[in-house]
Amino acid sequence: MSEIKLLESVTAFLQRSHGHYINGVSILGQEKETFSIVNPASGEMIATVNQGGEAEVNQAMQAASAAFHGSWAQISPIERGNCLNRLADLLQKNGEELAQLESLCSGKPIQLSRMLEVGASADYLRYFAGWSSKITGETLNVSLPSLKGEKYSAFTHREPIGVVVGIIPWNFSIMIAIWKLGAALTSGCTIVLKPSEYTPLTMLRVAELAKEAGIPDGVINIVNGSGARIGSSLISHPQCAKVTFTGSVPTGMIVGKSALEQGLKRTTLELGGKNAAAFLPDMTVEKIVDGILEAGYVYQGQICAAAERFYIPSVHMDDVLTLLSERLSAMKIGSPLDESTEMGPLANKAHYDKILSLFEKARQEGCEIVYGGHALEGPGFFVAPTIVKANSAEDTLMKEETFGPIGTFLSYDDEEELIGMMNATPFGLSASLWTNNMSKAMRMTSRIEAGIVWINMHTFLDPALPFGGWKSSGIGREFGSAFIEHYTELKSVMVRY
Ligand code: TXE
Repeated sequence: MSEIKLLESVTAFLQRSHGHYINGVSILGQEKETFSIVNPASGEMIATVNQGGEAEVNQAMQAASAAFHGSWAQISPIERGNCLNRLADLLQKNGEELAQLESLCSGKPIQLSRMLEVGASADYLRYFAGWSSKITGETLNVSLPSLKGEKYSAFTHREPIGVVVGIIPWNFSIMIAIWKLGAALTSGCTIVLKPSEYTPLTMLRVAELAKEAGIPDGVINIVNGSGARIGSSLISHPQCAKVTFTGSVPTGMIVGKSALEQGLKRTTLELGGKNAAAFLPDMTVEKIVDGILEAGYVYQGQICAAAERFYIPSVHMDDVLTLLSERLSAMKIGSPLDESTEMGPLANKAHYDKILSLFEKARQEGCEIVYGGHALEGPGFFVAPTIVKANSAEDTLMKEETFGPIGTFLSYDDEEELIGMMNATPFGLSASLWTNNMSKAMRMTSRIEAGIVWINMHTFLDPALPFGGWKSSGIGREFGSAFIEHYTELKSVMVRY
């Protein structure tokens, strides 16, 4: 095992005292209580962060509100885009520092941190930057008759919604925060972010880079602390106009309910699911296994759009599970700071405990654990990548999101029944179909209930494509042009002349 050398800037950053970022300044806040950041690869504490309280929530919301009505409102749309482009440049310039910090806090293999948390985040920022000058309304024909020869004209404006509260999970602590921040800022909104209590460090550094990029103070603010306390105080704050949340379904429901109850605040909820990947019989066993690895095991399965239910033609099932077991056993599991690592630890102890209890549940329900199904020896929160052969669609692992490196497999014979099985879930974030028969794939795609359907690929998100869930997997869309309606209010203007 050979780990990369940590940059001096990373070590120095970890040794700093951490709290919040409000109105252009890093502050510790008034609370004495701290919480620990644990490296999931070692189980050791690497930093502490001050809990936020009402004072920090108030300061952040006031700063965001003042910037919304002041400095940010006075900046032209083109300059808003320029700010985001300069932030993208700085993310890339400081990319190695951010990637190392991210891998230390979340257990993400360093190559993935470089590619997604840094590279993709910069790409998303540049995509959003381009929209700043293209958010427009429409000119409308008025339908009323003219009674005395008067004339009418009408048009619509899209106006920024106000202060956005962004609540961020631990799986992509920079990239998902950038999705929210990019959408908010390009639309003319300002933002207060609440990172996950497991991964609160990297956005504190990104906020400093945002200042260097010329983004005015108060436009981006960060308050750290517990979800139940800080998250709900931000949502109920009178200056909060909209909440954008990514995370688990149960928390998303609490957030959505509270945003509605606190004055019909607008919400975007990007939640989890139980995504399906279905392979048609024309695929070879090798191609099926390549597809399963892409769909279900990247970043330990801790991706909301990853597949967890796999439908395999019964004629291929045994061969697929044999080859998949071989490929998983050859997978290099180890330190996230080793460039050759393919699989790191689970991101935190609570999640590790949850995955171990799901292994137990599968055993209790009589599912066959074909490969894995146990913790790995040594420090840190490592588990074996796991293959579970389900007995039926009623097994817990066919129904509940694990968010871990667990593929659950069910065989099928009837392609007509396949779509019904894929749709038999309260969720609908993503799905994939794998076949060489494109005509069949296109016909089946229109019957799948999911926000994104991939054919012969899985988990690839693109800033140009709207992303969000059907059914219990969410409300609203990120990216594409679809984000605009969620970050602006529509105003109709009617003129008589
Ligand atoms: O997520 P939560 P957690 C799944 C995964 C994991 C489980 C729990 O299975 O094991 O969820 O993880 C904030 N009001 N996913 O607890 O609760 C919280 O502080 C306002 C799937 O980390 O969804 C954090 O910033 N905010 C998922 C954010 O919500 C609240 C990604 C997400 O926390 C809050 C992550 C409240 N009452 C975990 N309670 C996906 N599908 O993308 C918590 N928060």
